[in-house]
Amino acid sequence: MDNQLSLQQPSVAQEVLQGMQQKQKQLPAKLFYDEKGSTLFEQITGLEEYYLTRTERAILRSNIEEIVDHVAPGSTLIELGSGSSRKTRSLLESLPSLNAYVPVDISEAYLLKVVSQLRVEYPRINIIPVFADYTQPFQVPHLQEENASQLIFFPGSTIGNFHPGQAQSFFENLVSLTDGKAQMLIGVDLKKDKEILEAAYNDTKGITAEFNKNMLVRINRELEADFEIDQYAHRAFFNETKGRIEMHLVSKKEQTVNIEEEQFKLEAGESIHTENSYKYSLDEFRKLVDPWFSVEQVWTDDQQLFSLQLLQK
Ligand code: AVI
Repeated sequence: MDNQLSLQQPSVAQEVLQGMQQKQKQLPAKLFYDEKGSTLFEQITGLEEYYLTRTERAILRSNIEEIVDHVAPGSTLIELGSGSSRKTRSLLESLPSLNAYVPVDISEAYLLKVVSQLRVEYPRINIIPVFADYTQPFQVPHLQEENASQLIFFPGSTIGNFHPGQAQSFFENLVSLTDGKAQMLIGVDLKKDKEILEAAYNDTKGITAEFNKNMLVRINRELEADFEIDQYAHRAFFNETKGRIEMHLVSKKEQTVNIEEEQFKLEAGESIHTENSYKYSLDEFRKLVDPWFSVEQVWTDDQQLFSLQLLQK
């Protein structure tokens, strides 16, 4: 997979075809999030085994006063992949003298809906939505006072879904996006026992399996493809060497799939790699961001499952 952010992006069909031509077949993880996939992901965040979301929320809740104390007053809050802005509410309620709130999301209709609700709830906050794919270079409206600071909020450990090289291009891009002082509050999932990690991606209700297979349903619908969904099995495991959870779809039999004009053969047991979710130790993450940000403060839970980290440009 491409390690660099590039301005000229291939189409979804090109990405799918290119991925299926690789020796280790792969499909782009961003295809998970159609309407059905987003609903399934929402369900995943509430699962017993998926500790990430509730742990991050609890860390935010129990440390909100200290977190807010570290943020420069009068900051502009920029949230990447804001979605329902659910976690942001505690920040919106606690941050003193916010200059503006800028939610950035790729789904325009959803963003507008959330923003109109937030404007009713927080009439005193200047809310400026930006429709953008934040993994690509994008612009934030210039709205700050001179010397004001920007606080980028990037929760959920979505950074784990980037290859380390992509994550570094992303941090580099954010540094050039922010002109003055900038801080970043980022959720990072931590390395831990393999059993806990693997359970989080192999839930007993089978929601993650459905989430994984839904990508094939989407490709069948949106491209000219004929994946036999039932003939693929969900597989998720922790790759210790690479420090990541890998999700795959494993072919249950020898079969052929047609996508657009092309045909791809799969052996029985051959897999299509659909997602990586990197897990970091605190030290590994500090080194990852080091050329662009310094780690100012880290908050974790009692079991050190998850971390919220405040980075300083
Ligand atoms: C969005 N992202 C942080 C999730 C993760 O844990 O990597 C996506 C996910 N994939 C399977 N379960 C959840």
